[in-house]
Amino acid sequence: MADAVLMTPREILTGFSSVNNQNVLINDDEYLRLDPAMRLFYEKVRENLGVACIAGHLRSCGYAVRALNLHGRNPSDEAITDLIRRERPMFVGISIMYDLHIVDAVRLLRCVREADPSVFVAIGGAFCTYNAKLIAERIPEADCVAFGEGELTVEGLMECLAAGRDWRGVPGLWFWRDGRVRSSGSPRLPDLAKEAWPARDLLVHHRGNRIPTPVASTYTSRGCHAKCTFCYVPRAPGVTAGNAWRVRSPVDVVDEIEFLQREFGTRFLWFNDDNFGGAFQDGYSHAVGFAEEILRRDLKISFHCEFRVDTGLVDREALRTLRRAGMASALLGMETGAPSMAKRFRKGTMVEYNLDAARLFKQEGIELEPGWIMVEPGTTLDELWENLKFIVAADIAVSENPFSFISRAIALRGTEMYDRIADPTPPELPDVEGPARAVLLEARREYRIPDRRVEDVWAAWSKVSAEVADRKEELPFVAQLIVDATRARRTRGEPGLRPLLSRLRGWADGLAELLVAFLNLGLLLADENPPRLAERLETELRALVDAYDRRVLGDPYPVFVARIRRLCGEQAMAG
Ligand code: B12
Ligand code: SF4
Repeated sequence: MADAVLMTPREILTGFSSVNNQNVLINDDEYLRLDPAMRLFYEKVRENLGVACIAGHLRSCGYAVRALNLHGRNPSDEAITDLIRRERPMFVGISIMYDLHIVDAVRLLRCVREADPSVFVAIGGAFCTYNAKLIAERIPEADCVAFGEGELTVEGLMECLAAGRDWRGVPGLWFWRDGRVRSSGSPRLPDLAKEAWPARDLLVHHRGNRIPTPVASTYTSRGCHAKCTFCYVPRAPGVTAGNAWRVRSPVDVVDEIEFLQREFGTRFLWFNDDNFGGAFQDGYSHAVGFAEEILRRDLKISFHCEFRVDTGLVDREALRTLRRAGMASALLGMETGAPSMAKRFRKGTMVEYNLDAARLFKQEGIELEPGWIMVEPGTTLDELWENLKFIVAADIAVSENPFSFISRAIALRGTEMYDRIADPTPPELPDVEGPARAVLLEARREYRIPDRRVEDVWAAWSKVSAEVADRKEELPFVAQLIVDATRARRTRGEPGLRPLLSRLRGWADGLAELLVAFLNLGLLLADENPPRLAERLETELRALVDAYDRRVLGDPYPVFVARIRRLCGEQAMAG
């Protein structure tokens, strides 16, 4: 039996554009049947660190907790109701990190209620931070919705529930009382210097199911001093000017890494800090201090983190120390190559810093993942040209997924960008119904860019580039088919299909070059503004991609893949 059950819902596409998600269509058993080479493809699934932090905190207070992450699992409604009936918890928490979790969160909530109408249910997570009131209004089946950092809120709730006291005074909640929703005010923030380590339920589950656990997530800091208009963090509840960026001690973080290596064989860490580099001297000392602690203990680890280009970390010495400590890649909040866009974002940095950062990363051999917003509510054609020029000048198109540069700012409720959209366009959400739909309709604002040519070029870019991105996702499967067929042929003494593999590799390697041509063509046409621009853009961009496929693969991509399927046999495909 557990005192608390915490759940991370499955991700379900809502109809909003979604490029950066973790949708995993197979379950753990199917995963285990995959060829090991293909498993890499699924290892992008990360723990839900928020839930892990709450589970760790509650356990340190003496409570028994079950934390369940439904990525890669597809339990039926009955399995969820059975779980609740078996565990008989006094508290159930459902986490919503972003929009993709909400549809399944509503299903889970209904299953929990079905199992036990009186169990206390709270919803929380990053998505709730500025949607808590809305969610409380639209999903009254939950007892409350928590906003902001949740450790002390949930601890307070557990204390009240255990003692049979009224919980409505616990800070950090929205709930119904006397016929309307009310709030108990901003949450209290945990002291990160004393906080328990995140619990590792997902890794324990994977280890138990013989799924390898080389990857884990943790954090070294929370918050950020900056005020970007598209971001949540500047208005985080409970945060004041004096505590905008809070840290864990480097020694504590490195102790945790040693533990993870001992228990789970961790080789790679995601640092989920908002801004790993903090600000100025404090940020420098914290990050470099952390790296030096890793080096002092001689740990072999690789990690990824995210920071601003104006942190002291964009400095040759700092980067060298971080790289030696294991920083394999970092997401830098560049956002744009157009100074006027950076100004509108209130980014507080300069495009020149972005250039310097790109150069330094290249020289130091660290993989750069640029945080990038190509289009936002005020973008002009000139600014798109500036973005393109920057991508070329900084030579940043060569990345894991070059077409991810084609991104549009999401105006999330709670951000300055959302507030500034005076005349939102109604979103289309054909596949979502009920309370999830009601929340999604208000959780972000869709907008139309004043210059129609920018809107047209965006529409064509995003449509055609989504097809390219889908093909890139499919690549490992096609490659695996070729490998399997080649091995089978070899046993029969027939020639292998390795040349096809080289063509596929060439296709992936050339995507950065294709991206630049793709952006150029779109902008030239938009500048020219011929009749029926939208249609022309789509047709010509498709023709460009088609010509690329023919040059590199010898055929249009769908024809190439169909040929491989034929050559390798449908049976291999099904396997
Ligand atoms: C890692 C990450 C991802 C990973 C997620 C993988 C994973 N499983 O971790 C990936 C890369 C997939 C991702 C994708 C996206 N992300 Co993201 N991501 C993050 C990031 C950097 C870290 C999350 C984290 O672990 N935080 C640390 C933990 C400790 O904090 P936490 O999760 O908020 O949890 C605390 C509270 O929320 C609360 N809590 C959490 N769960 C629960 C449950 C209960 C019951 C209660 C009571 C409380 C509670 O208590 C926790 C402890 O204090 C955050 C920024 C940040 N630093 O938080 C953005 C963030 C969550 N992402 C965000 C966004 C917008 C996205 C994308 C839409 C970006 C994009 N344009 O593609 C996509 C979403 C997919 C899509 N729709 O296409 C926003 C979410 C805002 C929102 N309103 O939805 C954030 C907050 C960034 C930001 N500053 O705007 N993201
Ligand atoms: S620097 Fe990053 S975390 Fe900080 S406010 Fe800007 S977008 Fe948010």
